[in-house]
Amino acid sequence: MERGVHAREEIYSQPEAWEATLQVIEAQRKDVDALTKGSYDQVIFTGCGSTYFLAQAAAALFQDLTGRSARGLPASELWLYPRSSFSGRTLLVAVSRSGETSETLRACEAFLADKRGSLITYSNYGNMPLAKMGAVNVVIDAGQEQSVVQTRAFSTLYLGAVALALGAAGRNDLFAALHKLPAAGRDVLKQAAALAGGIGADLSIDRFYFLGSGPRYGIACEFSLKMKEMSLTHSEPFHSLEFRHGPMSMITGSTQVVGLLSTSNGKYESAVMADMEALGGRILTIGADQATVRLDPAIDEAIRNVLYLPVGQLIAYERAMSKGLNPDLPHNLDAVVKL
Ligand code: F1P
Repeated sequence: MERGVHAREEIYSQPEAWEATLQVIEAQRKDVDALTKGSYDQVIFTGCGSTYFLAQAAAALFQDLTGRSARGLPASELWLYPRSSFSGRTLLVAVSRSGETSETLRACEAFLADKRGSLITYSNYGNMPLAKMGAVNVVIDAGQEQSVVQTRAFSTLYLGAVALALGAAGRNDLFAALHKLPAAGRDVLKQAAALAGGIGADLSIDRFYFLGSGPRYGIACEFSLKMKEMSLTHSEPFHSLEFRHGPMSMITGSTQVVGLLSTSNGKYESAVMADMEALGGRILTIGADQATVRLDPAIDEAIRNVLYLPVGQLIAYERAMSKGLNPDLPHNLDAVVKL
């Protein structure tokens, strides 16, 4: 099989997968809403690797939209450190592409055995154990993947988590607007394809920093993981303004900084990017206002985050291809970690 065939197909097919995902979400909306409306002291989103970063992004968005306390934690922490993780009655949202990652299963088993609250699961394979554990189990077949590295799985599962947050916040207006995302995603893929090839082929770049804040920090973490997994490149994520507090010492002419700009705080986040450019770094911005990759400004900021994803995925993919690596089969990595 030719290198990268699966990852490429999975990245480019995301808009169609999102359409199919929205149907699943609508079909299970009532059950999901009923569960999230229960009385909980906290909401925890969990997963491992990519799905842990998804959990971070989803928790920040959930708290932003609902005003209810939410955290994103790795499943291994819930399992091994329950006292530092849980506080009171909890709604646990467990996310896993495979539905069979050991740490996620063990965290959910312990959560249920200790009667800490209600469990809802999001996964891509309905025949796997996780999809049978929750009071509600949302299975998004359209996110299934051949590649070891998550791309389409991540964005479909993330959309599921966004819909959960919108339902819990009673935002019917934004729920309806989710249907604008596939078309906007196609547009982002076109823009990203044009520039990811150039950045990916430029092997004089020796490090990548991804800056994102609030609900975008988890997305920045996922970008950084894509660079590592697919292209074996040094990369780190930061909250946007944190980058000035030390990490910027690392800026050189061979540094690529990618900024995930918001609309609400774009002024401050763009200023960080301008500072890094002045220090000699190369910069790329993604956002709805004055950015290199332009996201549809008509799409509300709360549901726009999924649109950033194809850009980071494609840069990692192109860099892997330029380095002669196979992004479908990363070094040292398996699709599922089983203990
Ligand atoms: C998550 C995971 C990640 C890893 C890689 C493959 O599994 O194992 O930890 O980074 O992307 O997937 P899952 O529980 O989401 O299937």
